[in-house]
Amino acid sequence: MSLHSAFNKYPAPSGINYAYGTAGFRYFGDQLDSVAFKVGVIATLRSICLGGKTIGIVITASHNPPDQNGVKVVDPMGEMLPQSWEPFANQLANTKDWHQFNQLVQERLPENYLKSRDIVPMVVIARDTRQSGPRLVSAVIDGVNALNGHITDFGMLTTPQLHYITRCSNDGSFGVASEQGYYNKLIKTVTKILQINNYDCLDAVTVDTANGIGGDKLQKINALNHVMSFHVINGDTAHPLRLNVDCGADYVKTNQRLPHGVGNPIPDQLYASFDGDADRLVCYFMDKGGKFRLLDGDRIATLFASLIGGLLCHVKGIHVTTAIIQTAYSNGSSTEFIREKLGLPVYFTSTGVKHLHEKAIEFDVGIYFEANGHGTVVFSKKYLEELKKYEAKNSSEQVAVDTLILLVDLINQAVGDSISDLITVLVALKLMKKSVEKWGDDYSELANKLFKLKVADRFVFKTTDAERRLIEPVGVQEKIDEVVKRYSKGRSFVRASGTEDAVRVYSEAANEDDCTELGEKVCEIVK
Ligand code: 16G
Ligand code: ZN
Repeated sequence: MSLHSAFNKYPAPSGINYAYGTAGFRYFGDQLDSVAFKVGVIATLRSICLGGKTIGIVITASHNPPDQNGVKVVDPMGEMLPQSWEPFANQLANTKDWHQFNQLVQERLPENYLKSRDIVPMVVIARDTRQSGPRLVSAVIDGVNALNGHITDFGMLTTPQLHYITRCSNDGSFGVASEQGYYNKLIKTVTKILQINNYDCLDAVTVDTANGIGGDKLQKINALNHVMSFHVINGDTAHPLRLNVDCGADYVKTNQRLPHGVGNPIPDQLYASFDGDADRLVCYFMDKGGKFRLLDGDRIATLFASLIGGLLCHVKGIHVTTAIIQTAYSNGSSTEFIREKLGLPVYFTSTGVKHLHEKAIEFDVGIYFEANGHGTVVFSKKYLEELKKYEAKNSSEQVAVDTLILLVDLINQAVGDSISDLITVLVALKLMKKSVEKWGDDYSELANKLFKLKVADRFVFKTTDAERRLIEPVGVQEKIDEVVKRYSKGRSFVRASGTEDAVRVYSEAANEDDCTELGEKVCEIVK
């Protein structure tokens, strides 16, 4: 099909102003056909501009309701589409006129390509379990084909698996670019870590997979290995309308309670939840007193830092920089714990994985997590080089060095990955001989609450200092400061959501009542 015919096949509906946000284009599934076609075109153009590198596309709306969907572009190394392409993506998505559309496309084509046409643009795509997925994949394929691109459809995958495949397609040293390649790398690495540390297997764990794609993939891992095993609950992918309903990482984190389907949890035993596309992880347990204890992204970051920091302590003479990257949503107690108990620096960035990732790669070991469970660890080239050339003085040092090297393959550096993050949690607890309760007792969270407000225009709320302070509307921050000051350990911030037409107000304080009161007062100021 020619570009012109494909353009006509997918008319943009009127009345919607599409915007490429933190998670790509995210709308109701039936509003995305024209956008999906255009993202096929955008990814192909991006591949051409990068000399034929493989670009990824994921069709998912993550933790959002089943009738929504999203289209997101993944850059060659598994990162997000650079911000500099977002205005172009928005322009294309909103263009209804063929001539204007065609002109925008032609203008993006590099001159040398126009002369020789010797680049084959490459795109890989996968989707989650949503009903609108297959239709949107077809629309993307039409977009790629219209520009003579080559597209491989990997069917249903987790978001991190598609990031992994994109990365491997461009960087063979990362692994084999297939779903099987993903499992092989993970299983081989875990097996090796356990073996050199003298363990047979990891503890089995119950995982709520939000009735999303993560459940199917965990079952595959179960069938492929002997060193780890996952008991999947909320793993019904045959009924897409159950996706994220009363379960999943977002439900557990937001409501601070067990997901549907756990029944009577065994005290002090670890449970975990993924979100619908398996890029977020939260863990939790019921303590002996029957209290629900959440182990969110902040906790996972501190656990990973303890593991890596502990191993690095065994390897004297290695000099690598380590830091933890958080957002304004990170609990104040976790920040204090990292600075004071772990002795590590903490940096803050705006919400959204790309911001955290960008900061994390400034360090040899950059650990980044959003409190909602989205995160990973990135390692520098120097980290690997130093470890590989290190001459261990005894066998325990050698084990530490080898384990540190293997962690690079265990953790999905391309993006936060529920599966690999969960396995790393299990490995960390095992190697540090740490119980779940002990993990939960690292620090106690300050009471915290999140409010969502409908306002006339959320874009008037402009922030600075990693979204922790408002600069506009003028005068509002001063009023917030005035209120916050009255509460012990009080903290509050206001930011416009990047994914919903709403403003979010976060409050934190020494106890529940203060926290609620503080949050309500700040909401009053903002309304
Ligand atoms: C997106 C982000 C997520 C962030 C959330 C905040 C990515 C891949 N996803 O889902 O990390 O926590 O937005 O949503 O970056 P909000 O702006 O509506 O609060
Ligand atoms: Zn997600």
